[in-house]
Amino acid sequence: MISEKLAKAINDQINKEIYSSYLYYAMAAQAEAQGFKGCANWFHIQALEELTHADKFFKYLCSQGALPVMEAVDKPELKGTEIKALFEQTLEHERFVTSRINSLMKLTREEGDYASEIFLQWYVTEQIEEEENATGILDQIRLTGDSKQGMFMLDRELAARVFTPPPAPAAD
Ligand code: OFO
Repeated sequence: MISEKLAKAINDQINKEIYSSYLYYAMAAQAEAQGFKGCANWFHIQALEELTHADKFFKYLCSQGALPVMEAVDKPELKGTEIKALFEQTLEHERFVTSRINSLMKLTREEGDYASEIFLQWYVTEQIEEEENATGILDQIRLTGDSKQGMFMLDRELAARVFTPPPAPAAD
């Protein structure tokens, strides 16, 4: 049985995951408006993935007999609208999310909640990938310098990203 404190912290994270989705939708809109269809595709898929992260937390709370509560979602603020600025904010945001997942993990250990610790391991691994992806794209942007051709190639590459929902948990 999950503690009230941990259930509340996970509930807050549902809100943050939905905020992440909202943030990436805002970025997708910016990229689309600038004609970077591939970048827009990448952000759009990122937005969809964030919803699956929220959904996974939601289902976990339900499975633990806790009641998920949907709070208001903040309006996303973009720090810049150029493609490079969007990916810089992406990396910064994912580092923030990693710190939140780490705090949740710390809480499960303090409470001796091993079931939740195992559940959270998926997010720990996911955050490694999230940061790695954003870092990799930023490295490519830096390598292109001011080259329009380089950005065109990157945009084409990001157009290939496809949405892959996380694997469903094993049946009871
Ligand atoms: Fe949910 O991982 Fe990104 O924010």
